[in-house]
Amino acid sequence: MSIYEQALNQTFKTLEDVKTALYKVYNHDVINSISKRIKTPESLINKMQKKHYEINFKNIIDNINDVAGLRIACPVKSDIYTVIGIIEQMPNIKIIERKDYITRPKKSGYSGYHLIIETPVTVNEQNVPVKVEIQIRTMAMDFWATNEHKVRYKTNKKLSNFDSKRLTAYAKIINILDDKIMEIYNKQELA
Ligand code: 0O2
Repeated sequence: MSIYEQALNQTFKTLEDVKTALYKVYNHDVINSISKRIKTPESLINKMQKKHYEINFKNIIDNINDVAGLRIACPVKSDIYTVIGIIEQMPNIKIIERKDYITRPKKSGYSGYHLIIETPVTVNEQNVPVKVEIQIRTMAMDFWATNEHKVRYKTNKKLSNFDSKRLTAYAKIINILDDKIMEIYNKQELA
């Protein structure tokens, strides 16, 4: 786990520097916030069981891509692509997988761009590539996802079909709002 923590902390620091640099260039925030987390043992075991893997370290390293996770929230949809463009150029970051839930939102309505990256961590004077998941979404998408996750998973009560459908509908509304806000930004040449 300390290897994942090292990978997470160094990538977090790099992205914080990107946030500061972007502010200097654009004179407004392109990244609103960055958060980081290591998956809890409980959540890790749940995921392993869901995917029918025997629980051991090798299977975790080989098959679970989001033990270390970072989340970036941007004010505007187009900011997401500015951030991806920068991550693509970073010398210590190798993108190994992408999931574009912005072009194609999930059935739940979830929208965001996921990158699985590898970054080198020094262990016993050797560089070991470690996987980190970076989720990039708008502040509005982040608001939806945080609350949807809370109402769906943070209680023992199953979400009703009615409320599940409502949440999907609200995600669609948020998607429309994101596009409208971007339109205004474009008009003002801020995006
Ligand atoms: P947590 O607690 O956020 O870590 P893979 O990870 O590629 O093996 P998976 O899990 O299907 O397979 O990957 P995917 O689809 O990229 O989703 C991973 C993460 O995206 C989830 O992690 C959530 O953080 C987020 N996510 C995906 N779909 C939804 C959704 O419908 N609602 C919300 N709120 N978040 C979503 P975890 O491990 O599920 O949870």
